[in-house]
Amino acid sequence: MSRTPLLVTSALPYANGPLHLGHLAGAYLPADLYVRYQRLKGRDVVYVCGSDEHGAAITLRARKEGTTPQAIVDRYHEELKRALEGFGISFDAYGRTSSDIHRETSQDMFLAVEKAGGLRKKTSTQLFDPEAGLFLADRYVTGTCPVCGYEAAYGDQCENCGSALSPDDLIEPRSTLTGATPERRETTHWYLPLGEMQPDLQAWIDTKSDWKPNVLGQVRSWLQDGLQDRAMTRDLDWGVPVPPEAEGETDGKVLYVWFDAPIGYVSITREWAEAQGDPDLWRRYWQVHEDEAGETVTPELMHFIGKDNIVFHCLIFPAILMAQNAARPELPQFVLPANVPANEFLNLEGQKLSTSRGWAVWAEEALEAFPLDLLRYGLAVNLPETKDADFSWGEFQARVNGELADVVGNFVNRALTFAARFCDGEVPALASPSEKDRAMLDALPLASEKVGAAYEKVRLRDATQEAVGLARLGNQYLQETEPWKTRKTDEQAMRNTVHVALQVCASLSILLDPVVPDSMARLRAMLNLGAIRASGAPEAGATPEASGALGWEDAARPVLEAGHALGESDILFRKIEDEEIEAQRQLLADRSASASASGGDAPEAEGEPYAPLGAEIVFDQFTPLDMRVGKIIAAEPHPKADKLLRFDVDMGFETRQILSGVREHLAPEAMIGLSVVVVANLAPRTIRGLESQGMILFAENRDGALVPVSTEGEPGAIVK
Ligand code: B3M
Ligand code: ZN
Repeated sequence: MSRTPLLVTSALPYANGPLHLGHLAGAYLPADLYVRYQRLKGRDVVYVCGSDEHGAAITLRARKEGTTPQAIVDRYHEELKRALEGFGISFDAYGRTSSDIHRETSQDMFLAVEKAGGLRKKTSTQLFDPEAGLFLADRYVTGTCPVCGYEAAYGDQCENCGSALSPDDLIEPRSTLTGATPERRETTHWYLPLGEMQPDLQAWIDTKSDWKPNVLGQVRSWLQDGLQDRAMTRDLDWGVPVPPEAEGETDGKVLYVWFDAPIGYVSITREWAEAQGDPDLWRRYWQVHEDEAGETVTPELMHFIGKDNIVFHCLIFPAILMAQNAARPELPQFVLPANVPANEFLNLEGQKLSTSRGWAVWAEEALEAFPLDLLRYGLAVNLPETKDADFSWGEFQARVNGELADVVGNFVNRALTFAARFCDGEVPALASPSEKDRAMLDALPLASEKVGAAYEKVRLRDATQEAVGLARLGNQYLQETEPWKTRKTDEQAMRNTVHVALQVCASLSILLDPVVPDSMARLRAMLNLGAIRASGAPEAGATPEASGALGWEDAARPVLEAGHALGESDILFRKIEDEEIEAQRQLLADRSASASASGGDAPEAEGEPYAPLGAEIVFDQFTPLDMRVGKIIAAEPHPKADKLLRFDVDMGFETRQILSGVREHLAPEAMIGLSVVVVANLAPRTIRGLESQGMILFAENRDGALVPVSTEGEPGAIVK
């Protein structure tokens, strides 16, 4: 078992809004599953995270809500913390980047690199908003992405294609604050010389052939394009101040949020170490050091993130750490990430998650509707590990009911019920086991090996599926050994079956613990089993085995002694009713419709230009249009065309089928029941096998969102 210290991090969420299922599936649940597994293995692991409280994400939010950045981060820090805890994300420490220790740590690292000449000071012209009187960096400026053509790319990054950008790269830049076209003015900043550092970064990345292909692919393409030096400071009044000891004008300048935020991983580990009463303990997880026996220890660092953060974790933060090491060669050296298992995105009911379009499931809301473990399972089997994944309430219900309840719950229930009713609530002794009994027991080491191997490779969907697979085998085993029959014909055979099935239950209670920890704790109580290993970072020198708690290796063997008294049994997983799923769908539809009706909560649209007016027409050019009110009675995706929705529209005098190219913009469910304006005398047209009998009118907002033109008129009413 590896005793190399392991530090696991999840991306620090911006304290500017609530957490949704997409966030959880991206960077939090996967890390938590992995860490819980490592703790069971007895690994010396510390898991840190915290709120990212700097950067334009925060100041723009404050501006939109008419309040201060401090008020925003105070509110959302608490909210995020609560939601993550509610989801059972088992951090050893959850900090925030507005803390003193964080300011000190990041200023200290900045200054060390600056003093050692690891940063270059450059004066350049930068975009300046004349109306707001501010330099525009990062999210303060939007424009068209030069790489993919996405029109709402930020000055630091395109969220569509993930490219790292500078404001200067944007085509047709606009100020996010005022919509003004920026001017150029001179300002001086400290740059990380990524151009010079490229060979070192390249050589380091070349050693990472085991990283996920989606991660390596992105990193290699950046390297191929050639890295640009990147400013590590900003002209802003919100952030970690550039330390006044730095050489030059530091007034009004703060550290770039992507300089300080990843250092948050370090400062939060320091905070954790202080809380342990051993302020230097953080070094054990961050720096190459010698252990008690004088052996060199290189701790392992793992960052769990979403794909939009790859460049920062795989190139920029490693470059910062390299610069740090070069600046202080006499001090212990920081390790670079051993792995960055970034996830792709989670879509919702076939569409991109979007806060502004109301297309999201909030973590806290979901927790009110369903038991935690059902949600964790629903996400774990559907993590966007290799490609974007889709979360749908229907699939959630099917998975929970068909796998958790019918396979795992049912198996456990059968085993425990038999033990209670026919074996005096004890583990019966195994005597002259049959071949089937032995084969079932032999499956324990095989299953724990398979599940463990998947965890080691950070294939968490597979790990979850493999664990459920053991319960599947358990059900088959009960089906084949038929204890309900042998009870009357061969009592010892029945007792053997119950013995073996209970051992499988015990093994499952460990193998599935990372995914559904509450339920597995309940299962262990039903089996009257003791605690499991639940914390990493054991006392120096103590072996995990010494604690006596159950660990991963116990899943591979029968742990229950004959005669062991069992606890009270109970239903492990409840089923999800159709009405509950309907209610969630309705909630989503309502929210998306109301977001559409209010034009969305799209702050970025504030400054977008209005499209110029079309050429003038005369009245006679308008009258040929016969526009009517129609009520949408059915809506669904066109079976053969990705971009189209198919509607049935009640026109009063008849029902029409109409196709619209709005699938990327609107949820079909949200449209049902809406009365809209239809161009009713448009010649019919067949698209991919379906006839469209008219045209529904939509309004296009400045940010490109399409919303229906809804009306209170009755079906068939003339619009004029
Ligand atoms: N706050 C970005 C994000 O939430 C950022 C992550 C920081 S990790 C150091 O996408
Ligand atoms: Zn792009």
